[in-house]
Amino acid sequence: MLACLLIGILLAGCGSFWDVMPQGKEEDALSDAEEDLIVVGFSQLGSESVWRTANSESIQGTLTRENGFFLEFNNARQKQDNQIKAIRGFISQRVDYIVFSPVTEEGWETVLQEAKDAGIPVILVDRKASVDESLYTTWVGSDMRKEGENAGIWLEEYLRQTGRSDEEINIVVLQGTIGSSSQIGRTEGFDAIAGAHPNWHILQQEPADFTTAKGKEVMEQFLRKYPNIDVVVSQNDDMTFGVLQAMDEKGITTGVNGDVILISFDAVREALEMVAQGVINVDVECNPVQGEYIADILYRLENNEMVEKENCVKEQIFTPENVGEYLDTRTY
Ligand code: GYE
Repeated sequence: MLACLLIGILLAGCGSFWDVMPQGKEEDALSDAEEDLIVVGFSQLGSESVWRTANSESIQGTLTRENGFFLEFNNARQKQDNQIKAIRGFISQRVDYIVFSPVTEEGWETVLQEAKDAGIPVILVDRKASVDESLYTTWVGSDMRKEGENAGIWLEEYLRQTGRSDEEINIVVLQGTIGSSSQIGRTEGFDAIAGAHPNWHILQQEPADFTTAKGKEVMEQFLRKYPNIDVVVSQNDDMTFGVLQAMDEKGITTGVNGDVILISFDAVREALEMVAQGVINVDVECNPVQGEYIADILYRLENNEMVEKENCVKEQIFTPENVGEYLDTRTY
């Protein structure tokens, strides 16, 4: 394996594996202990959100030398081209496994075929790639459609409890990166429930890139355009923070005793605190702690054990009623 790695590095014109090796220690680097490491190239799609940071930390904190891995981590800064470049780099370095979180679903056939031709297994994490199943070994992540449905089901129930089931309900939606699995799944899931309610009106769905800055900007546009919003659905917590800033500036309140019902996704600590305060009505969890799932899959593959094609992480929904007991243990 190391011989291949070295050839790969030469072909790649000395890749970044070399950059992390201490000067003059090449011989040491090839010591027996190193030979056993599982070499993983990981292309993270970016660092747009608190969720993403937690996801990167989970993977970096698990695929460690102590656990038997040599991890090469690349941040693609939201650009598919950067991810493709990183994956090609991993292929020429002949890593043992490629792990990556595809920024959007389309456009991966060519590079994944190249990985397959090179005999390198590919593990998708978090988001999916819309390719033939033979082009990747397995996927670990969240059921995003289910998350969207859960948001809709929660709203049905909340309107029932507050005696508003028959009212006309005006909804605006801030979407994540268009074409990403999380945007597609959460949109489809929520729309499926909304479609069953002729009195729910989705006034507009607008992309806000999963970031706070864009979330604020899009919410400001919504507030200028629509005087009577009943519900805001924000497809991640970072955008929700932006929504709250925009609302605050206009003196509009949200949540349990507020003017507008606010639904969020991810359930990072800062947002859960807002759920506890009743400012966010519900936060549909998306679990970023995926490092251990990936390590487990890699160990199994090393042992030639079977792995499922799809591996969903566990998650739930948080409301002011149940959030208290989770706050203390939330690490991100
Ligand atoms: O919800 C959002 C992030 O794909 C599940 O991406 C992920 C989403 C997550 O930036 O915060």
